[in-house]
Amino acid sequence: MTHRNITLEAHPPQSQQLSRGRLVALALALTLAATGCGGGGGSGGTTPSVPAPPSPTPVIAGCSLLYPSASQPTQAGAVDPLLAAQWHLQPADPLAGTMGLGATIAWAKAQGRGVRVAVIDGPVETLHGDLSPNAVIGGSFDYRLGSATAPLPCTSQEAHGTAVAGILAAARSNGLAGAGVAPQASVVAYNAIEAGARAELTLQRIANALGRDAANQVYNLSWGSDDDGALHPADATVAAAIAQGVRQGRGGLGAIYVFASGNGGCQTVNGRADADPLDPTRCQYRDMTGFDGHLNLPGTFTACAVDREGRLPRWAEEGENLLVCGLSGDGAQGITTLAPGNRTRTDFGGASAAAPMVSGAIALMLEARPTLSWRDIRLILAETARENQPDDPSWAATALDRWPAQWLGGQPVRKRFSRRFGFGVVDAAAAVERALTFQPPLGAEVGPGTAVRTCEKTRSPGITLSDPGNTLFWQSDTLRFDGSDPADTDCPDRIEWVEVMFSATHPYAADLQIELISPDGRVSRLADSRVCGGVGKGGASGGPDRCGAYAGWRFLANRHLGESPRGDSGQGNWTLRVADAVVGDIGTWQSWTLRLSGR
Ligand SMILES: [Ca+2]
Ligand SMILES: [Ca+2]
Ligand SMILES: [Ca+2]
Repeated sequence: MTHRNITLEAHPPQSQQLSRGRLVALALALTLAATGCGGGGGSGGTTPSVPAPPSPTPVIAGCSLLYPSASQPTQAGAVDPLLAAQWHLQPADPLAGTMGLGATIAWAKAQGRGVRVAVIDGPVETLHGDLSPNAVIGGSFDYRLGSATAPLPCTSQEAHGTAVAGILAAARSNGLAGAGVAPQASVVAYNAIEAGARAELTLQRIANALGRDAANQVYNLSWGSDDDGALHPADATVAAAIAQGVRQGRGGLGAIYVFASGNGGCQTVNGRADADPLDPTRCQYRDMTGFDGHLNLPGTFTACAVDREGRLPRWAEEGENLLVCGLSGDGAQGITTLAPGNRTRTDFGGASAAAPMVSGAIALMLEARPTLSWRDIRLILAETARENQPDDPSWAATALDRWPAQWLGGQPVRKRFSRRFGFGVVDAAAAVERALTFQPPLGAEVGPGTAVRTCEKTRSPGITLSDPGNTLFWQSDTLRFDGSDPADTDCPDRIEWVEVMFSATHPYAADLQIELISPDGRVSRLADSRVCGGVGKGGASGGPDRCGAYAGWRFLANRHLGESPRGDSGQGNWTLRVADAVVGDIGTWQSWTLRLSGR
């Protein structure tokens, strides 16, 4: 059993060594100050957005931050002074080569009104002058105090949640700070993640927050398991809460769960990110999003991140469970958002910044079309996302061009997928536009309670996975979904997501590379070989379970959206191939299950 830590996915992700059994949930400002990354640092990266309030009162004994009892004065209709610095809200500019969400265009149609989003994070300053207009009175919960009150930061270092909530739903046109992607969405905050808390307590609080209020429509989850390349299973109670919300949330249309992808793309052997972040020789192991069990739950939307030029940040993780990207900062091109103490900042980053952009875009879509199911929202996001870095070799064709064309006025969508960028960067304006006109295909509507069509098969090949070195020695096994089996009648006509449950005994699971090949030849690279666990492979602290175990491990793949289980040929051969890429330590591929889900 690997340890289960929960980490806020800010950039840089952590400034201290990972250790077993200890929660790593660090405040962003602290790590920025410690590494000198992102400019500014400490209090230098923040500026007051309004004068200091009169007669402040302490919220928690011993806390350094004080809060006013009265709300801040604002000017209705006044320009937000930091809006111009919020490049992520602007439309993409192909000529300049810059990316953007196009939120400023989308606002003409929707601003998130009537949509309630929940931020499960560290403390959130819901009393901030630019958040309080959207904060639901009595809707939040403070786990530190155990009361239904605003979960306020205690120090200026507890900055992560306020930054995330500000990106999502800071108020617009009030003459304060900037604006959120969904500037009229209603916000509640749950500070389930507390630095230093036991992982078990954190997960218990997260599960509690997920089930707290059926009025929540969108959940933003800018945190994840340790980004150390090891397998981290989803917490069972968290997974159950999400599964229930997907089934029963929003009157059966499904609540929306947006996760940050992860910051483990280029980690160093000892987990330290402060040596020289730009030195590639420091990049000793690469975490992938497929190794974080929460991101493999059907029903989660995993948000990747790209920088202003659409490039992959050094810390970004790859994976087949990515859906669409938000934007994030890297040093000088950071994200401008809110900071505790009624301040603002210009240096937020990491995958934590990208997720609330996706959540905000979904809030805009839900105002435009409240009856969209969670599955239709996925489709629309995938279809309308903007391709970044089109020359990147990771882009490959999908089947989405054939499927939506049936009901989108005959306009084919030449949609590609990338294990780095999912279907591309969210285009809020295009997504809102499509939400307004979306027509599901006849006979494949998804309404309240519509069942997912699912079929699955299992094989137990019992193959020994040798590691001869020099070249990869692939071992393959195939499952057939050609319609000849009675079980095939439950298969969807069009796939929305694919799950692979993989079991192997192996003393060092990270040696394995795993790929799924669809009948149409599309390849999902589920796992790369890597170093894992925060120490080198030869490290003394490793045990046989250092990388976690492939015991029915679930991978989720979004690449196959729109494909038919039988494929174009009708033969329906789905092949899983596995190679042990590292000499030393071998194991046995015991079994695998393929589950195809869609409509
Ligand atoms: Ca504002
Ligand atoms: Ca990760
Ligand atoms: Ca090996």
